[in-house]
Parts: sequence; structure tokens; C-alpha cells
Amino acid sequence: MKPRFIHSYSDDVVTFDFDKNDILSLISGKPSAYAVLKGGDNYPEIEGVVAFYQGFNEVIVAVEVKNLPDTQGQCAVNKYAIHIHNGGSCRDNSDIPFESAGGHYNPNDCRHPAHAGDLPTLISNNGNAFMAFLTNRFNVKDIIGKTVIIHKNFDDMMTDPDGNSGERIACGVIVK
Ligand SMILES: [Cu+2]
Ligand SMILES: [Zn+2]
Repeated sequence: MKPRFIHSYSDDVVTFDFDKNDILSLISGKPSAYAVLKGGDNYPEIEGVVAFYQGFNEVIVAVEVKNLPDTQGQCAVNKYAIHIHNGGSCRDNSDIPFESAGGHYNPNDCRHPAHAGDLPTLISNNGNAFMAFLTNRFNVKDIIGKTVIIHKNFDDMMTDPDGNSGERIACGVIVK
């Protein structure tokens, strides 16, 4: 897959110049790896899956989550930080949910939000979220055995090392 980041606009139609057939065939197949997300003790109803599809140079990541703890109202934020964490387990230690997932996956020793594991913010709709995006920050083979964590708050995309994302509310180990 060799996507190009150019889009064109004409006659009220916006077309993206990705190779749609490559993308569709990639995400129609079996993911190269995935993580099944489960809520922690405080959010046992959360469930989700993160699928990773290895392309030529990039990875397509597709995320689907249900039963996020959204608040109601027209000005509710309902955005959640989601990261790949470096640890290989979702175990709890002491009082910190999923503490054994460790910090953000950061093989290049960068500062947040330049960690390879820093993903786009998840936007929820009455507790349901879906997003898909392209990234070249990692290859799938590099993240197998690591973890995906969703946090209670959104990522401020500034504060090192964790974006001030708050409590860990769901976790899953990335497997082939
Ligand atoms: Cu995180
Ligand atoms: Zn980070």
C-alpha cells in the first residue's frame, strides 16, 4: 500500500487519492495483530477491539469500543486518550489499574506526544467509539506483546510523559 496524502475537490465532491482498493483489501482481511480491550474494576462494562493491518510502509489501525463512561449534555467532552503502552500485561498492581502495562511505547526516546504509542484521541458517541487511521510510527511486528490502554480523560497532546490522561479504564494485550 502506497497512500498519497493529496485530495481533490470538484463539483461538490471531495475525493481522496489513496489507493482505495489497496486499503479496502487490507482491512477486509485478517488483521496482522489485534487487542481485545476489557474495562478495569471501575469500568467493567467497557469492551472493544483494536485491529492492526500492516501495509507496505504504514499500518492501518481500526478501533471500536463500547460502553465508554460518557457524560450527557451538549457540551460534554467524551474524548478519551488511547495509547500503546510498553508493558506486556494488563495486571493491576497496588492501587493503579493496569499498572503493569507500563508507560507509553517509546522506542526512540521521544517526549510525549511524539511517542510511537501515542494515538489519536478517541471520540465517543453515547459510549460508542470507532476510528481508523494510518500511521508509520511503528510496524505491527514491533508492538506484538505490548498493550493498548484507554484513559478516562482526553490526551492534552502536550504534557510529558502521559498527556495528563488520567485513570486507566480499559486495557488489552496485542496478539497475533
Ligand atoms: Cu496511555
Ligand atoms: Zn505518549
